[in-house]
Amino acid sequence: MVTEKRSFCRLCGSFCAFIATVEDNRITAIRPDADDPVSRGYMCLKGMALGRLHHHPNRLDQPYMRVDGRLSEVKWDAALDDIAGKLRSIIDRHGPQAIGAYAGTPAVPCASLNVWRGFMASLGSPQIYSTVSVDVACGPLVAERVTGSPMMIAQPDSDTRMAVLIGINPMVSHGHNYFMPAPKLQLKQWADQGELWVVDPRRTETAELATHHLAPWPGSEFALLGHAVREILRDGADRDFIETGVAGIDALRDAVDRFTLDEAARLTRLPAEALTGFVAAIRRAGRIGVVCGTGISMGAHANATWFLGWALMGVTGSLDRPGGSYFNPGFARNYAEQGWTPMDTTGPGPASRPDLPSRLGEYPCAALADEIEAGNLKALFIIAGNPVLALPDTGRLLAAFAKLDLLVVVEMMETATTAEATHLLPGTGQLEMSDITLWDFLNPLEYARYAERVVEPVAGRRPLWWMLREIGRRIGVDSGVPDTVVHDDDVIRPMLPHARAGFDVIRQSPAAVVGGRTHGWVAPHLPGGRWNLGPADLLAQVATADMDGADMVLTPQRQRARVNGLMNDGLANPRRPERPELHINPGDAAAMGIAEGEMVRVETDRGHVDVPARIERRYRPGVVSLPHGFDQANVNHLTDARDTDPLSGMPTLGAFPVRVRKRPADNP
Ligand SMILES: Nc1nc2c(c(=O)[nH]1)N[C@H]1C(S)=C(S)[C@@H](COP(=O)(O)OP(=O)(O)OC[C@H]3O[C@@H](n4cnc5c(=O)[nH]c(N)nc54)[C@H](O)[C@@H]3O)O[C@H]1N2
Ligand SMILES: Nc1nc2c(c(=O)[nH]1)N[C@H]1C(S)=C(S)[C@@H](COP(=O)(O)OP(=O)(O)OC[C@H]3O[C@@H](n4cnc5c(=O)[nH]c(N)nc54)[C@H](O)[C@@H]3O)O[C@H]1N2
Ligand code: SF4
Ligand SMILES: [Mo]
Repeated sequence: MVTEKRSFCRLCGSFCAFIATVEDNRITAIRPDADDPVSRGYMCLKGMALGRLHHHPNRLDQPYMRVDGRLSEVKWDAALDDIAGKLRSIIDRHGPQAIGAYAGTPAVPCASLNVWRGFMASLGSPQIYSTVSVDVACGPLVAERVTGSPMMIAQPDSDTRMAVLIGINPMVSHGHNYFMPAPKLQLKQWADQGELWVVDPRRTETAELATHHLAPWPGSEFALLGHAVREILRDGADRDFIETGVAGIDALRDAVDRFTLDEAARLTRLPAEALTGFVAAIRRAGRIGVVCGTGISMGAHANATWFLGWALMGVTGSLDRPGGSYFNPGFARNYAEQGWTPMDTTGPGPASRPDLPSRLGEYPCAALADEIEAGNLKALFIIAGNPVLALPDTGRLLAAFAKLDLLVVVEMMETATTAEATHLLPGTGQLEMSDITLWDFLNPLEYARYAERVVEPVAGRRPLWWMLREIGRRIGVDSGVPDTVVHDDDVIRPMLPHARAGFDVIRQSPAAVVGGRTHGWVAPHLPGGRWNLGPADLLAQVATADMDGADMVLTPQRQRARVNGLMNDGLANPRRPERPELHINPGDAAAMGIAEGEMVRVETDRGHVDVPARIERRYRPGVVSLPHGFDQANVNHLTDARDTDPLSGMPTLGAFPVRVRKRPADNP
């Protein structure tokens, strides 16, 4: 029988709507939903490949367990009994705090995967890790300091007069933190009706649509923004907004005073005219929208730069105002009505890393290897994640994983991480899960959309809630999943206590339920009714941020047809698969005598990676890039889990110094 099912893609936060054709529980076609008011008939290559991903030969169908060093297929009961037995003995000897969980990116957009948090809460273990601490740890930190809530995200308004995109490439990524379905439509609108500035060491696909592109030295953007804040405070600031709506302005003024034109030019390595041109554009526009991406959040000065973006919107009176920036209160979260109690979610960090905090109730991923090495962590659940490729200092992490008594990986596919598992549990994939958009507040519209599962799970694949309930029952811990749960809907329904429409209304609606765009709702909820632009710890970082004078740095980038460690085999663009390559500027390559395709060695003090060179005019001189997520050439062999930010706990994964040379002869 042939049927059509509406659904939405959860490979990134844009949640593009599509219609799947299903024949006998097989997906035969996927086409974008032209009527959807949010994604407007747009889907990228990766979303279009969801059907092929679903039927991929590497999909896991049965549980596996390590027996005599080898992963062998077993029955569910055997795997669960063995896991439970080991958990019990770990709890008896070391307590529940020796059990941890790491959740990967898909555990965020897939609502029913969120049950792992309830399980960990019942267990009473603080060993909670997620990709937030290797992705955008600075974002919630800065939001919390400025607004009292870690969940506030400033987006350039859809009709902002000047959009400033720093280290973000929505034409490829569709956004970061703030997502952008159908990115070209929005980018062109900004460029056509105002100005679109892109700040990136790479002349990106987004930069090609921009009215202006700046390529400062990677990691120095705090100085570009600091200089602009300084100059706008002298001439061009929105005095009324500052007087009535902002706190801490004197402290901000003092902290940015160091960013004179000369100093900013020295730090950014930009000509003075580029800096004065940027300030002049801000004065012309009056109101602006600034957004940063992973190009900033992975870098050593992430907090300072992210914060100065907010500060620049603050001094221009652009925060939460039309023509400036927009804050989506969320259809599901409904922050405009719910508000928040001002919070500081920084807490004590893990024992083995006294230099690190916990944030948002989680330990930083940078501490994972330390916690295992110190014997504090004996068992780890990995939920829809690939830490072997995603976390810093792979060599050390692999050695630490080998010391665990139990490494339970809940996955869809075989990955570099499943190869390390003691137990491998086959999860349902997104087309086998019903879902709802809990994260619309990261999108440019306030809306809700439900998707019923497109196909029934086959073979031994099971939902995560079922696995956790089975394990909880066996070890006598309340998994947080009641026996009454028989369908994904039963776990999703209670996740919407504040939504602007009830679960059943959203579920029964054939299309997205759209709630519009609200401005001016944030200020009434701010502590004292004011945006705090003078948080002491962030300003201390602004006042002391400096550059180390490196002459070659490595920066991160996403690629069109892969998502992190997924789709490395060219699934989404078989004709031009993206391979691991070191992207290098032609001048740098020539100076080192490196030819296109030649093997080069990239080195840091942590390790090295050998990879073919790809000559790329898009990069500015001195900047190379090796995208993350490749098993064969894993950039995280170069990164250091000890090189962390003390406030956010984030390791430096971007704009770090590297040495590049031709690969030494195999037998020197
Ligand atoms: N050096 C460096 N390191 C980085 C980055 C970088 O730019 N540079 N980027 C960082 C960022 S931003 C991120 S988000 C992380 C990514 O870190 P991770 O999220 O750990 O990595 P992914 O490769 O996205 O792994 C997700 C896994 O979930 C599986 N999966 C997908 N859907 C489902 C599902 O429905 N159920 C189950 N059970 N499994 C599913 C996929 O098969 C995939 O293997 O990496 C970070 N690490
Ligand atoms: N196709 C695709 N889409 C994805 C993903 C994917 O893997 N593939 N991953 C998803 C995830 S998990 C995330 S977190 C988002 C990330 O979304 P984005 O942050 O938009 O990620 P990128 O597309 O890599 O864009 C980052 C840009 O920052 C630039 N950059 C790097 N270092 C610096 C620097 O030091 N300074 C400045 N100014 N710029 C710098 C890079 O050149 C790049 O153009 O994308 C999501 N969407
Ligand atoms: S932009 Fe691509 S990956 Fe992101 S939701 Fe849309 S189709 Fe999926
Ligand atoms: Mo990410």
